[in-house]
Amino acid sequence: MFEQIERVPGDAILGLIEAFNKDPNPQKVDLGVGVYRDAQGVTPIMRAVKKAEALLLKNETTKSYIGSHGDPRYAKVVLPLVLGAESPVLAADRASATQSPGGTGALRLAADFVKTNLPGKGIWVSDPTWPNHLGIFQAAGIELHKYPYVDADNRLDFDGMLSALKQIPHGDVVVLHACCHNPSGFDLSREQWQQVLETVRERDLLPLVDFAYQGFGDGLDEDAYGARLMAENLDEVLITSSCSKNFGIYRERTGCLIAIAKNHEQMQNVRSQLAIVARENYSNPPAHGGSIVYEILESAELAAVWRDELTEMRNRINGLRREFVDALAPYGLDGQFAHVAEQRGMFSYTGLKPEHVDRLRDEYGIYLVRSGRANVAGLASENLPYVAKAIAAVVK
Ligand code: PLP
Ligand code: TYF
Repeated sequence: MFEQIERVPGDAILGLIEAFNKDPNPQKVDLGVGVYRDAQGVTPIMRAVKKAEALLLKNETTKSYIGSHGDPRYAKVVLPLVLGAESPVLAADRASATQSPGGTGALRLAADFVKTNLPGKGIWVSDPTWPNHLGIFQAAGIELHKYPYVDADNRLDFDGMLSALKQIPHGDVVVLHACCHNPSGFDLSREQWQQVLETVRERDLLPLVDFAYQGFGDGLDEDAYGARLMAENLDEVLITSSCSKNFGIYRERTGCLIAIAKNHEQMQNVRSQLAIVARENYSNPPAHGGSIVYEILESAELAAVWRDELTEMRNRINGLRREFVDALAPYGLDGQFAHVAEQRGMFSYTGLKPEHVDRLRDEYGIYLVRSGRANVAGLASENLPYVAKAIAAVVK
């Protein structure tokens, strides 16, 4: 039977890891896959995480199942992290968190929930978006549509976005990146979020806010502005939260789907459906990452260590954005790349074209996604002059 099965290409972003590792160039620079790197190019285990794991090793008493919604202690700490400790939504007890294998698992829960419980609803994603959005929603059998997000001049196309949102059929689902838009790095201003909220309300849309980079843009609360605006002003909102990046626990697969309903009763109904979706996909989520997050956030001391480390990561990335533009100044390219300092999060749509990306890889061992997306965290003071020189050579 298997003789008829065709081979398909692998994930283009993850494929860059292998290509980079194979490259013998001693000066090679990895600006591909979206994992944080420190100044030494390492994706470290955070100190707070190591301490939490030591506590877990000592105190953990069972490896039994944690249930389809995951560990209630994780839900208890992640809800205020995402929605804010003083959230009126939490006070009204109309938000539920279902722990999932990463933010990706939460997206799939949301997709299956929509497919089964809101039949016939289409889903709208930004163009461009994280490629897995397309795969996940299509795999769930939902009709997928795109709204404009970045224009031909590589700038946020907010007018295009808003006028597209105003045309979406009533009741459809709209995916919004909470912050640190992947792949572009272009985020909405507070005024723009307000306009999106009004449109979502007018069209009676269901926002699915994908929140994979909380703390990587401007701060834990600052980055939550859009998600909280939706949560506090609408009856129904879905939020997919990931702890992969902000706790650096990528491989522990830690995230959740937050479902907000009009009232506690309806939230419990939705929650009961989400338990089925989780059960039919993987039964129970993995526990370890959620336990780490709980140990950290529940301890004032560990939480303070974690916040400092996250601040350090965010400041490093935002500092590199400015250093990158400065490094291009001697080539007269600081104007052309000025937007890189304004973008937020791990990623930047640099504006480099696929042919530039190919030359950077082949001639300089510098790896980016072909769309021109760079992982800014892969830059370092040591490689910036080399990267700037290479970019100047390929764009001229
Ligand atoms: N959503 C976006 C936009 C992402 O970039 C990621 C990152 O990988 C995720 C969701 C999910 O991440 P994970 O499943 O690793 O938590
Ligand atoms: O966009 C990125 O680079 C990250 C990591 O299939 C990632 O979100 C990339 C591809 C993938 C899973 C995670």
